[in-house]
Amino acid sequence: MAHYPPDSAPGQAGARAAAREAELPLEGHVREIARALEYGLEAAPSVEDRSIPLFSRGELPHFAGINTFLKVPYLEDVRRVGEHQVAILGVPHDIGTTYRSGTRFGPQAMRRISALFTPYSYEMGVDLREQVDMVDLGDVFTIPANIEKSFDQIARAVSFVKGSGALPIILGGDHSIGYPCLKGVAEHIDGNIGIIHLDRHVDTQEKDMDERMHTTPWFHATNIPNAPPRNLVQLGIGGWQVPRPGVKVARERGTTILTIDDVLEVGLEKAAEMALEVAWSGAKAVYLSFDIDSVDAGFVPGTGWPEPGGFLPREALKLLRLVAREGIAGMEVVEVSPPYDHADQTALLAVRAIVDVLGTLVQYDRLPPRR
Ligand SMILES: [Mn+2]
Repeated sequence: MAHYPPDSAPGQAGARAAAREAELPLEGHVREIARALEYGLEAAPSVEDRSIPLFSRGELPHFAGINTFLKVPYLEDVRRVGEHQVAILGVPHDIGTTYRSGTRFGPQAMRRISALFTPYSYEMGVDLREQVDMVDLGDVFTIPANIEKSFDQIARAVSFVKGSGALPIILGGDHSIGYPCLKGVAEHIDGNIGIIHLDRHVDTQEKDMDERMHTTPWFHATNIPNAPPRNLVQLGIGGWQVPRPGVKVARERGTTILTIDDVLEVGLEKAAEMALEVAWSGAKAVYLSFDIDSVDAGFVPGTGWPEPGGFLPREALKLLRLVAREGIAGMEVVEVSPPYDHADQTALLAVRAIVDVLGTLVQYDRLPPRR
């Protein structure tokens, strides 16, 4: 597999990216066209490009087809997930919300707008169709009237995927899923697991209105014996929506919090370095949790607790790419609430976060081996 650490020379990235494209394989694309022609039949005689089938199968047109994430194959038989490197799974769960709900539609919205993306990134010099064997498992069967039964379903599902050897990429869902998702991953780590968490909110209180809501995942996650709070680092915290009970817990447990101002003051590179140091200290793996509301509310209207003053989209994306360099044991993107979204822009950023992290894992050779 091609391995391209990004170059740091200023002003040269554009030229280098163009050169790298020539080195990328095209076999996956060729296979996709052959399959499309076989299953989707030959086009009408007037269509000059004979790689176009009669029925849309595969990437084109971007507005057509049955959407999985990035139009990767849908794996109906979950038992076979271990034959693949990366598994996308949706967690349509929003009964942990304490203000706006709607994140149960998050996975659908992310899959829908993911059809807009090509598998290729110019700057990264990565083509996910060529370089990653990825499937979409569809969604976990959550129990819409019972948060604890939903947690059991989510933890078991994520554990099954992680135990298979595939890398779980989780489309949330509100942030209460952070606890069961981490639990499912941590079971398969032979040692401690750290958590890198981008958010405006600490989410570390024990309960909220008598239940384990989306304000509570890291209290419960850091009670898991191999997920100690000293390996929890939270980036972008701040504003007027951080519930005080969670701050008390963070202080007592000694978690690491960098506010937006902290991150901007030291710079993204240094902030990422600090986060990696904390999360990986004595740990064997790191879990990545991206709450879309860590980004300024102006860019992500479709979320449960919009908060002004967060990251710019390009800052959040760069931070995610920087912290993913050392590899991840799993990733969740949470709090995308499509009923409040405009023109899919929140879901669009959520998808971009995932493909940027996947591209980074390709660049730094951090994916599970191909089966
Ligand atoms: Mn949040």
